[in-house]
Amino acid sequence: KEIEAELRGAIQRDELSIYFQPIVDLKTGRIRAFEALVRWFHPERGEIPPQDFIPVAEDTGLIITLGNWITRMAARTAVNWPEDVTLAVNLSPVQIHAPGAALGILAALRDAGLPARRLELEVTENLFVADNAATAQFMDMLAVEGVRFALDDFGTGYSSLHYINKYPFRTIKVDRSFVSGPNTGRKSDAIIRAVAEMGATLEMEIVAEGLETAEQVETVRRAGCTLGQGYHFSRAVPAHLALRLLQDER
Ligand code: G
Ligand code: G
Ligand code: MN
Ligand code: NA
Repeated sequence: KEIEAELRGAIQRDELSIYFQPIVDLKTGRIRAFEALVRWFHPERGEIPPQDFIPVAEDTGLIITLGNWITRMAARTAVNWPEDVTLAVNLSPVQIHAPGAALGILAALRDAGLPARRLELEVTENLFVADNAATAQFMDMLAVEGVRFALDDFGTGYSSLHYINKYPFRTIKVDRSFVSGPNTGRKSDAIIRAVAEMGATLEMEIVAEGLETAEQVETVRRAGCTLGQGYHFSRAVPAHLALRLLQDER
């Protein structure tokens, strides 16, 4: 409850900022997108992780305002990037349900002057509980405008393939548990290869998440993933450093 009260004022008090983590083309090594990740720097409590306040924002409905704010602020940064660099923004399932949510996102884009085709919304399959008409309507409305969708944390939820079959996803983000940690090896490699092969057939982008070593990068590249993300390339950085990463490679 404390977090809720403080979160309400956090935007006004300028305590929230958006960080950006690069998503890299595994063939060319160039940055193809940045994922926007919200950060809360509390003056007394220090940094409060999104896992602690996003659920609160979802429970209270604050996520609608917060989500539109995040999209708007991130889009204002993204207009300074080269035309072909995509902005990826995480979407809460609560946002999908809210009436007018699609319009809120389009308004944020318009306000920032970012073309809809440069936005990709990431939806976590774990939380993709809203498998109904409203979800289809939400996605179609934005897809018509050119917004793309990524299925986030792929492989950790259920009905993943159902969602890919039913909804207009352009990108699959393979969860980092397949890339590093205790459950990786021959089996996880084979799963990544199979997902990458499916992605190629469906003309989808396959992002390998959580790449922390050069060896992991090489493994997923050989498995056929088109894009990679993780600490090996960069952590999420503030807007001015994201811009510098782009300038450094041009
Ligand atoms: O930011 P971090 O790298 O710690 O992310 C932790 C979790 O919080 C992830 O699941 C991420 O998707 C989520 N998250 C981070 N930023 C946002 C955001 O802007 N909106 C939503 N809905 N979730 C976010
Ligand atoms: O759920 P989502 O994929 O949106 O969450 C992104 C989260 O993953 C953020 O908390 C981000 O900081 C984290 N992350 C990004 N790259 C890496 C990585 O290479 N290793 C680990 N352990 N976490 C990462
Ligand atoms: Mn994500
Ligand atoms: Na993820």
